[in-house]
Amino acid sequence: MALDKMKDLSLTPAMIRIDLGEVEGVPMLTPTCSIWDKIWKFKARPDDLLIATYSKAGTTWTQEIVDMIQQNGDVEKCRRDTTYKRHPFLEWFLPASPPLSYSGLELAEAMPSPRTIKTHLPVQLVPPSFWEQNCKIIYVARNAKDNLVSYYHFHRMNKGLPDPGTLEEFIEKFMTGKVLWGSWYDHVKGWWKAKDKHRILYLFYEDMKENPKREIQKILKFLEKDLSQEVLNRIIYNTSFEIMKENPMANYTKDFPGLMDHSISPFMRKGLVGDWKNYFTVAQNKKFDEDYKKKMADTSLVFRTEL
Ligand code: PPS
Repeated sequence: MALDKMKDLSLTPAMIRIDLGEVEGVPMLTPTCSIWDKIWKFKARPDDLLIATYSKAGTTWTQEIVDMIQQNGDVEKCRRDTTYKRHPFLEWFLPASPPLSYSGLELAEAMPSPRTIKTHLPVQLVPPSFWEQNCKIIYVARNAKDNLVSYYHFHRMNKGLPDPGTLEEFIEKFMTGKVLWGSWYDHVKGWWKAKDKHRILYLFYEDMKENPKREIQKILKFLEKDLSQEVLNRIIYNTSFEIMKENPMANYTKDFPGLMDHSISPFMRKGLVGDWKNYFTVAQNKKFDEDYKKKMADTSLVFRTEL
């Protein structure tokens, strides 16, 4: 991008393809690393709801469902702001001038209760106050291959993230956990273990695609909410991929101008289970499966890679 264009959008070269640092061995963007002490000391409140995911596992979808439930199916209320302002993204920190600047931490601190907060942190890096306050947490997991393909395209379109390289290179980085927010394998396994000890609803993207009604009902129960069939149907409709893709308050077209280039790959890309088959070669798939077996041998967690 030309420098004068960057100036217009308050973009600086330092914001493009930001480097990864590390927090406790987990790769994080350097601005996040720079405020890690503050993130770790974040004061959760007992009525906070945390939506935790590995990036590209269906976070935005779940956020929209949760917001629609909390707003009793009022579509207009859910359009009060964009997703990442309605729900503070805890560790996301963009030290810039408006409209690009963002501090999930400050947004959360200023927000009245009850708050719904988003995070991609692996379980061991969740600020201790969430456990101390016994907060409810919804975790959503997506099968590794679709998660990887979605993450790859997201790195291509979001210039704030490291350059993904070729898909072949990105697969290698994903398998070795050398990507933002670290190892997918450790993430899904770590949260899976944690659900036995804490108030965690563990959901799967594939289940949500297969039967959104059933999965939304699980969320309703977890949030101790009761809504009419009519409202439930409205939520199912308005949180479908097709409707969310056209919703500027959910599709990120209003956010991060200049950083996210939806013409390279839209944030709401395909929303499918099994799209990985269009990208993995036979050799890549074989290698990935062999490695996957080893990394997932110590868990009861099972994923579906097609429906
Ligand atoms: S982020 O940036 O980490 O918060 O991304 P996240 O929201 O977790 O994941 C984005 C992927 O979720 C898909 N998506 C949906 N799928 C089905 N239904 C609905 N309503 C929906 N909303 C978002 C989105 O398209 C991304 O997946 P891919 O495979 O890239 O299309």
